[in-house]
Amino acid sequence: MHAMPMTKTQLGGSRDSSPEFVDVLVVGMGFAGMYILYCLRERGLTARAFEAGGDVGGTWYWNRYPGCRVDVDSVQYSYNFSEELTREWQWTEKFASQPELLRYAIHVADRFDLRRDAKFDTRVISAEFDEETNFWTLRTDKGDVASAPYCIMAIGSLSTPYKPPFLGIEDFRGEWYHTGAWPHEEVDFSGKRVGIIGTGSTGIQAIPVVAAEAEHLTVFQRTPQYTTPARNRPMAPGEQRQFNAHRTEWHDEVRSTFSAMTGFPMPTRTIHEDTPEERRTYLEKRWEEGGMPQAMLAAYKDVRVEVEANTAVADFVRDKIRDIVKDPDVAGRLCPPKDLPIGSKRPPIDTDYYETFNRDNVALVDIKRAPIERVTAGGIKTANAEYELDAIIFATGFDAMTGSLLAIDIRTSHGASLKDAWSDGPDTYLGLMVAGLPNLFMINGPGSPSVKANMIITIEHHADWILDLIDHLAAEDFNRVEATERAQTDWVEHAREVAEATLMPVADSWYVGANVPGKKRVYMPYFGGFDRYRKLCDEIAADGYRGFVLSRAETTDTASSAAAE
Ligand code: NA7
Repeated sequence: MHAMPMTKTQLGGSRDSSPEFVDVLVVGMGFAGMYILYCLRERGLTARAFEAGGDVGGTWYWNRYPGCRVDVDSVQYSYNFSEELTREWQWTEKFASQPELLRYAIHVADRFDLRRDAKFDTRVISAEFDEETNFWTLRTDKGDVASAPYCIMAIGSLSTPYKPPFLGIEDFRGEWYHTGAWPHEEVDFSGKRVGIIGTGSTGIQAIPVVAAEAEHLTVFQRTPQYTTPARNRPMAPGEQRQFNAHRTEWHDEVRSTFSAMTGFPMPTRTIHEDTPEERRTYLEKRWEEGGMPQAMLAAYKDVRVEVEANTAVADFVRDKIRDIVKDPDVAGRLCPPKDLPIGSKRPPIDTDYYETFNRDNVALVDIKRAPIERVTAGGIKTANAEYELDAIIFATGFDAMTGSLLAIDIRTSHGASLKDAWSDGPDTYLGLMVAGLPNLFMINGPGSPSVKANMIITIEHHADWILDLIDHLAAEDFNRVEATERAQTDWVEHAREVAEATLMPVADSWYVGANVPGKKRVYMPYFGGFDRYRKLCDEIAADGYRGFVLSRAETTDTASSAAAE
């Protein structure tokens, strides 16, 4: 705990030209921003958070599309910082739906009075670090100006929706929606002919639900995906209480796992140690159990790294598709190609996805073979047909991991900018900081396990690590921290080597930025495992924050006293 705030907060401020001064600026009020605000308050530090959405919740605020739900067990996708919160919140399903997740976020915000330090419906447009005063200043689209020595970007990995620029969308007579910016009002598809573009995790969640409501659903598929059954179910009586009784032990255990999740047996053998018959039996068991995406990929140690092992599991899923889908032609089109390793695109889990293609009111259109040419007044025109539609759903994903950071003009008074720093890919040190941008932190930034792990656990880890560093700076009478170029280069190289030793970078996925034309191809998450990453972060801190330069910028006092005036 700091004895006193590091600067004096000028209350009010903001929606005019006079800046508000706080200890820490926070961008985003999703699960990360909320946790950071809670921790800052516990430490006696002042904060100002800005959030583009109208309320807390982040991903769960924006993604209101039909069928949206988490694919980590709800009990594991819960905060760990408050025993009372853990005790009083009851999940109703193994994999909570979006409305329930948003209720949870709202409950947390209410319970800990977190909105007090946040402004909503307010988008940060620029962040500038003044090298003379050692202060970051945020400016928003509503005219707010807020300054602090430290700034934490908690803006989510998948928060800038990507909509392909199809010709003619302005001519379309019906309604169109992007899943990542879904309306707050209920959307009723009954009696409508709906088209959905995209069969990633989102499309796979939405398609069965929309198909059950719409008069007709046309699915425009570019790349077929491997998906496995979620086997979602209501929580059993007492199940959560039992889980929580061992939550402390679980929390230690989960932080020593690759994906920051427990609940499926970790692989102990390679696929080559089993006969084809044994493999089949074992994979069948895993398929029947279903559950988190990692469950199937972690069937054997070599699935993510070796072509033969990966192909065996991929073939198993292709066989399942042919078993489930009655029309062999449709089944064939739903089968991912042989050169697409299972798990190299983000692995989805589903409820009745393949089964949905047995419905009379669902059609599958292969837009790899006959691409979409344009949207017309009446629907979608591909290279070989025209489809009449009343509504179009874009389930076309996000400008992932970098899009939301680069949308903010982040720069220093000495001319460094994030845009320049990332012109050749999103280089970071540990996914936490970027060399040349002092005192600016990212939660789940590129180069950290982030999207390859349970995000609640990675959020808590990053926030705790950053706030410990800020504590350490204060204790040592420092006020400035910066990643060195050398440490950053070494980290980027290490992360690249780790990813390239696996089959993960093979696919054209959002992990490598391939979904956004012109984006530099880099495998963005760190795939060395959360357990290994966390240990490394601990070692680096224990070693005096190796790879970071900690210093005192003498000019800060001037800024502090200016702030206090
Ligand atoms: P994804 O996983 O990026 O999926 C987007 C889908 O949209 C995918 O099927 C794409 O096909 C398709 N797409 C994207 N652009 C186009 C164009 N121009 N034409 C046709 N089809 C296109 O996004 P999601 O929202 O499903 O999931 C994002 C993450 O959110 C998810 O992984 C979870 O972590 C949560 P493609 O495969 O590129 O051929």
